[in-house]
Amino acid sequence: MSMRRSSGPVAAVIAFLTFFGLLLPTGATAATDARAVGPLPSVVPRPQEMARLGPDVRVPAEVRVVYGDGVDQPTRELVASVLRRAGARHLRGGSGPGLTVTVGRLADAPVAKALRAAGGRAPAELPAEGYALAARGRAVALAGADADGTYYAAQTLRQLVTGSRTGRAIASVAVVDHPLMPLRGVIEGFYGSPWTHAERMDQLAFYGDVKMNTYVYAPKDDPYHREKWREPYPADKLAQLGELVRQAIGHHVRFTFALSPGNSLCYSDPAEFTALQAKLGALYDLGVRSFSVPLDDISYTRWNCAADRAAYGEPSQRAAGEAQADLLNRVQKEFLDTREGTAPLQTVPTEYGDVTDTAYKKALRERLDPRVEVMWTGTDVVPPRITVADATRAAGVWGRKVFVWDNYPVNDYGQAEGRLLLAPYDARESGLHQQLSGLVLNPMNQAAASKVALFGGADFAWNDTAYDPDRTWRTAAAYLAGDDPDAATVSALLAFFDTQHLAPTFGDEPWQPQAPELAARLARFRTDWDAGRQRAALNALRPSAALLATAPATIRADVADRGFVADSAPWLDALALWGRAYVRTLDALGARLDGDTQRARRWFAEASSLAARAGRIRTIPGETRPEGPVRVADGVLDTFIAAAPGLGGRLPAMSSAGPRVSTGEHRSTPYAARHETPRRTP
Ligand code: LTM
Repeated sequence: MSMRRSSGPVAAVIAFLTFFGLLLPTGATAATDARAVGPLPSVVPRPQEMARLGPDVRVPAEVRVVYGDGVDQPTRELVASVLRRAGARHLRGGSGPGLTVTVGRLADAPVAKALRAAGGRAPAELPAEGYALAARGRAVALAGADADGTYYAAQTLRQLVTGSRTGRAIASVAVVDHPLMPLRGVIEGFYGSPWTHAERMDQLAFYGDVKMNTYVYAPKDDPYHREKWREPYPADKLAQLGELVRQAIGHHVRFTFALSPGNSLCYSDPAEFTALQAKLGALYDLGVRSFSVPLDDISYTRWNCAADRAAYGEPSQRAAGEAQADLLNRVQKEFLDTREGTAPLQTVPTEYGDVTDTAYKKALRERLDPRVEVMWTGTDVVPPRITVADATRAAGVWGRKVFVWDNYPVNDYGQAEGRLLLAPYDARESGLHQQLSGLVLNPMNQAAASKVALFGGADFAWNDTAYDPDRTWRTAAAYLAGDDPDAATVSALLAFFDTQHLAPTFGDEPWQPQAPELAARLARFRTDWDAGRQRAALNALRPSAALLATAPATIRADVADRGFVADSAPWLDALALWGRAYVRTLDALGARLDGDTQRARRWFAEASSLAARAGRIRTIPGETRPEGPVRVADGVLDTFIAAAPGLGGRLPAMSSAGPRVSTGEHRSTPYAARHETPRRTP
């Protein structure tokens, strides 16, 4: 994008932020006089309706805040912190001159009146979790359909604060918004080192920020979740779970506790059901109101006890479906239905990654209580895409709308070895909300680094029909960078994300390519080089090499999300070396063009030794599963650096070979066969 129309520093900043997708260009959602006052901030998730009303609202030192009935403490605290960040120093109640912020339920007449007075539209009704917001002149109003909606209005207000530390305001807009999917969130459902307590606390706050309402606690390697499912949590672990539940409530997130008994459960033993109820009951007593019994990655063609053979017959898929349905129905009826305030039971069946009708699915479809919510991973464990037609078929075979357990950005399988998955959330078809009841993403062992993809999942689940992966990806970078992000920090992050863009499947073909931005630059370089524009080709590549070489230091120094920096440490170490190798390669090519062959040889050798050092850096032991050498723009940058010394004539095509995707245990194991034997963890 050209910045030639810029006429001063403000215009330049706006042009820059627009380039990075951090401000909405005037257009579909930014109507009326947007051009006169600049583009709107990029709100994620993208609201259903958002239009500019006028010039930004200046926030004076003293602001009046009027709360309607039933506004909860987290919402009040959020509104207060947003206003303080926007420049308010004293927040008072009551009426008077100056800026007044009204917060409450849309059904509350004074709140609806304040909304209209601020230029907003007050719809007769809003779906659950919806809200309307307006900011104009001296009035700001936030009106929720319910407590969640009011909180989400405040989360939108947080993103409407414009300007820098020296002068802030609130973008003058009218918003009417609600989620398209009722269930949006994350399932901590991966193998390997579970998230720490601090990581979970941070995640729950993040989910509130991006309007995700669900966290499913299902870490495969928490022994009390799976192998030792009958045993009560020790007191310290239980206390931590209690703190998570409170943190979830404080951020309008539903904490769902999952218990996975399927590896050892005897379905027909009454003592087993008593143990299961006792375990779930302890969590209910902590305040948990949502439960899941996942049945993935277990054998369903053998019984764990003779009593099951007597009750259900010889092991078979049909018999497994019947036994599982009976168990789940009992949890729904005897545990959940007898307790106040519980949500319907959730499960993931043993066959979760296809839409083929089988005796197992038929048994569950016909026998399972229709209230039980069923998760499904798509047409594979890690599907390359999810379409509306897939989801329609899934609803057919399960006899209900399913919600997606999306195995992205999880990296616990062989093909993901040495990778952070930092590509945008993508390849899920617009319109899926019509066929799904929701979407939860299974993240990486690296909690904070997972936020890049989770940002996209949150945006998609809220408003899949207007989802733009690229816009959300860029906004995620700005979010990680922190308040008032520096443009250089955001570009360093985006350059780093590009080097971790490959998203593998369980097969050989990744569903997202590696380093597409860098690959495109190197392809242009090759075209120019081959056409004899060698000096120009080199010069055009230099900024990209400099960016990659300096990105790790910039990220380490400036990114506010320190968890992201910690998670990325080995990849940043490797990128620093790869970046230097890239710079040295260009230096060497330049020296050769200058006729200095000795220096060129020395610099090619230096590049090669830097690349070798980079290639020896490994994932953090015990943190990542599977462990291995970290990969950085593999198949793109390494290929370029290795081929450059031979670049007298032509470089080999860099994208044709592509990165080598490490083979893992899942690679050649067919889906059904994986479930005949207990799953080996990667
Ligand atoms: O996907 C499901 C339902 N189960 C497991 C997950 O726990 C695991 O994280 C992913 C990715 O390896 N694959 C599974 O099969």
